[in-house]
Amino acid sequence: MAIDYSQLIPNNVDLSSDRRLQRALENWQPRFLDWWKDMGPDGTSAYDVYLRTAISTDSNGWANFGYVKMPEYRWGIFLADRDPDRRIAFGDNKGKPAWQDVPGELRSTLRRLIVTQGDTEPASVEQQRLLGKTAPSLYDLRNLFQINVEEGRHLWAMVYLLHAYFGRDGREEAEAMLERHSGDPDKPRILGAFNEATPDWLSFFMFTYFTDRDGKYQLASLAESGFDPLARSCRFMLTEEAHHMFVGETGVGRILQRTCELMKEHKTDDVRSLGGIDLPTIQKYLNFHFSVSLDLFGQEASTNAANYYTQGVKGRFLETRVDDDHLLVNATYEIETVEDGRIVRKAVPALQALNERLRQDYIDDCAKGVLRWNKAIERAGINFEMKLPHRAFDRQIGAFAGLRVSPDGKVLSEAEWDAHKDKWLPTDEDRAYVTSLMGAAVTQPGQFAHWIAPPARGINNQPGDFEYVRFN
Ligand code: BYC
Repeated sequence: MAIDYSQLIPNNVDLSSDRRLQRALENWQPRFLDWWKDMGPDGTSAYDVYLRTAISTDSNGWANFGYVKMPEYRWGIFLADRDPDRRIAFGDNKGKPAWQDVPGELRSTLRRLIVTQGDTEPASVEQQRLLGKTAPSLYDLRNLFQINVEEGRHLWAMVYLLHAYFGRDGREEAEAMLERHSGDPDKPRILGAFNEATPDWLSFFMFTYFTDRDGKYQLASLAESGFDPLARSCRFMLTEEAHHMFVGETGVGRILQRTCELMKEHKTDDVRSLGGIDLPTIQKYLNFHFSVSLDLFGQEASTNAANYYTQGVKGRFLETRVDDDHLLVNATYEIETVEDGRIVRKAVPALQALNERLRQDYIDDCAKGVLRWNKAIERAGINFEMKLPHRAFDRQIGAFAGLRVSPDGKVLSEAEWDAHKDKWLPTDEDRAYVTSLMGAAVTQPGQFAHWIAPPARGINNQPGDFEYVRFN
C-alpha cells in the first residue's frame, strides 16, 4: 500500500479507518516532538538538512532526497507489504498462518520484545545529541542527522505496534519510551550499550558499525516473527539500517585512511603529534564497542530465547533459508562457555543456544568489514592488522561476565588484567586525546577535519563540495 502523506501522521496502514487509534497516536505525536526538541540533536531546529524520506516501501524507490527542517521530518508508520499467504516458519506453530493479532498467551512476551527494541531507538538519538557541534564535515553532519531521524521513525514503528495491539498497557509503554533517558541514573534505557556515552566521532562510527549491526540481527530475527505486523515493521526498518552501518564502516575506514596517509607522509608511527588518531587507539575503541555490542545478544544459554522460538515470536537470522526442521527439538549447538574458570566448548540444546547462534552470525558479519579495513591498511603499505577481540573479552552479560580475558582469549588473573587493560581498552587519556581533536564543526562545503579522509563519493551522487546542511 502506498504511503499516504496527506495525513498528519504519514502511513501505509490506513490509519484514518481507525479513528481511536489515529487520535491516540495524534496525541502521542506532540510529545514525541517535545522529546525531539529536548533530547534530539541540540540546537538544530532551524537547519535545512539534505535528507531522504520514505515515499514507498518497495525496494525501488523509497528514498526521496530534499532539504528538510528536522522537526518537520515526516515521521510515520510504514510497514512492508503484507503477504496474505504468509505462514509461521518455525517452532510449535510452524505452518500455521501468521498472526494478524496478538495471541493472548503471547501478549506479555511480545510486548516486552517490542518495548526492548523500541527503547534502543530514542536512546541512540539521545546518545548522539551533541555530536553535531563537532562534526568533521557537512557530509558527516548530514549522515548523523539522517540516522537520527530514522531512529526516530523506528521508535514510531514500535509505538504504532504498542498502540494498535496492546491497548492501555501499550499506550503506557509508549509514554515510558520518552521518559527513560540514556545514562539517566534514575530512569536509564533498558540495555547497557544504550546508556554509554557517544562523546566523539570515532565512538559514533564504531557505534554505527557495531551496535547498529546488532540492530540488523535483532530486527532480522523479529522480521521472522509469527506476529505479522511486527515482522512487516522490522522488514522495512532493515532497509533503513543498511545506511547506518555504511556510515560506520566508511567512517572508521576514512579515519584509518587518514592515519595511514599521515604515517606514510611523515614516516612515523607517532600520529598523535600530527593530529591524527593512531592505529592502537582505533583498535582500543574497536575492542570496547565490539564487546559492549556482544552483550546485547543476551545469555549464551537462554531459556527466554528458546521460548521465543518455540512460541514463534522470534526466529533466527534468515530463518527460511536455514536447511533444517525449524523445530530444533532434538538438535544441539556448540557454544563457548565457562566451567571452573576456564573457557570450554560445549554442545547444548540448540533451542537454548539461539542467542549465541545469532551472536555468531553477527561476529561473522563484523569480521567482513574488519577485513576490508585491513586491506586498505595493507594497500597503504602499513604493517598493522585490526582484530576483533575474543568473544569473552570484557563482557558484562552472559557466561563470561566477570571473567578476565585477553583480546586473544586467554583467561587472566586480576593482576594480569590490571597490568594490561590500558593496552586493550581506551584509557581516560586516550579518550581525552580523541576528544581534543573534536574541534568546532567543519561547516565549509567540501572541507574535512584533519583526522579523517573525505568519502569516496557524495550522498545521492552529490559533488564533493555539496552543501548538505544550511544553517540559516
Ligand atoms: N542488558 O535470557 P537472556 C538496535 C537480561 S539494537 C541488560 O539472554 P533474552 C539499535 C534479559 O532482559 C537491537 N539486560 O534474555 C542499534 C533477561 O532479564 P530477565 C535491539 C540484559 O531476553 C543502534 C536476563 O538478562 N533489539 O535496534 O533472551 C541504534 C536473561 O537474559 C541484557 C533487541 O534487543 C543486556 N544487554 O535476551 C538504534 C531485540 N541481555 O528476564 C537501535 C529485542 C540480557 O531475567 N530483545 N539481559 O529479567 C531481545 O530479543 C532480548 O531481550 C535480548 C536479551 C536479546 C536483548
